Amino acid sequence: VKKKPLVVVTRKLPDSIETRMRELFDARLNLDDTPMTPEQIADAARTADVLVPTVTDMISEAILKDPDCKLRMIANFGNGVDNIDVTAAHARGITVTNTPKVLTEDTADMTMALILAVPRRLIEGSTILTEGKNWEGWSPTWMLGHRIGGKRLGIVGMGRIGQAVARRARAFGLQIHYHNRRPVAPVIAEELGATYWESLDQMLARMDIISVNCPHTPATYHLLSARRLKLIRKEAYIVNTARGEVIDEDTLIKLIEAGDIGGAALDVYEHEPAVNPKLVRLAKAGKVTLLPHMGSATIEGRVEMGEKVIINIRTFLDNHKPPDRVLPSML
Ligand code: 8YV
Repeated sequence: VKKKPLVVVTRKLPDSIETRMRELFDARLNLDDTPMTPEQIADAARTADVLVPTVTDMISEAILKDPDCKLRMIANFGNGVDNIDVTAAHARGITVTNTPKVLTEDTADMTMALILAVPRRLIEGSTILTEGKNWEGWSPTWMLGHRIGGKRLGIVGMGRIGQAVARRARAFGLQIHYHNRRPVAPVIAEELGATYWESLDQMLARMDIISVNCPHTPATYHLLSARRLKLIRKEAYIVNTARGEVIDEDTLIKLIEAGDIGGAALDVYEHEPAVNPKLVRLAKAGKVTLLPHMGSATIEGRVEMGEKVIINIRTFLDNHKPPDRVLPSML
């Protein structure tokens, strides 16, 4: 009998996915979900054929350049691949895949929720009741927020998720603007009623709401730099469901504290899982809304991500091109 390939999975996955992986592979699962240490990941890379990491696992150049690294494939359980040194993997002939598309709509839903949350003071209102603060009853001038309809939304990164956000936001009456390396096809721009800004600077200076929906790559690290954040209008606010590293978080905090940016709704952080205590203070003051990286967190989505991982591994092991292969040139 042919030996089954050793597949090491770094975190606990949905039960149905783990069951299927056990049937198909010599699967080493992480049933109690304790994150693996960098040393444990390096060890796994020396024994496994396939590694299934998540956003919490750094697959660094050092791991991939180790002469004893045996990996043939890294099948990321996630869309973003900024946890993997894709160039180093490619140089070593290791195939990298991700799980695109299945989390687009869920992430766009959460982005839309965050777009609504700050101007309509959603969490602030909820906290008044849940923290036993005094509610004296309805008043015509109490807890007023700002209307969403008619506001200008600037989407940074008009890929699958950006477009799904645009579709939703349009239905809420927002005016859709976007910046991307290239404009989207005219037929899509027309469907979304979206205006292209070649200059990110110019777009940032004119928006009411800015939504970050681009991947984190060397080119997008601190794309919203201190200089660019200072271009943003005083009343505007920023939503980020992409990656914390795309925004210079320290500067964002300073600008919100100073009243130079209206606020932010964040699902991701520059030093995840650490959340800057200043952000927590701003949340208590009603200036920001914070979520713990839940953008794609649905049961349905996680199962579909797992199914994608399995298809990618199986096609690779059958010597076919996996559907979701990621090449350095794509980043
Ligand atoms: C996932 C994400 O939770 O897929 C991504 O890029 O950020 C999240 O939706 C995570 O990646 C799982 O690895």
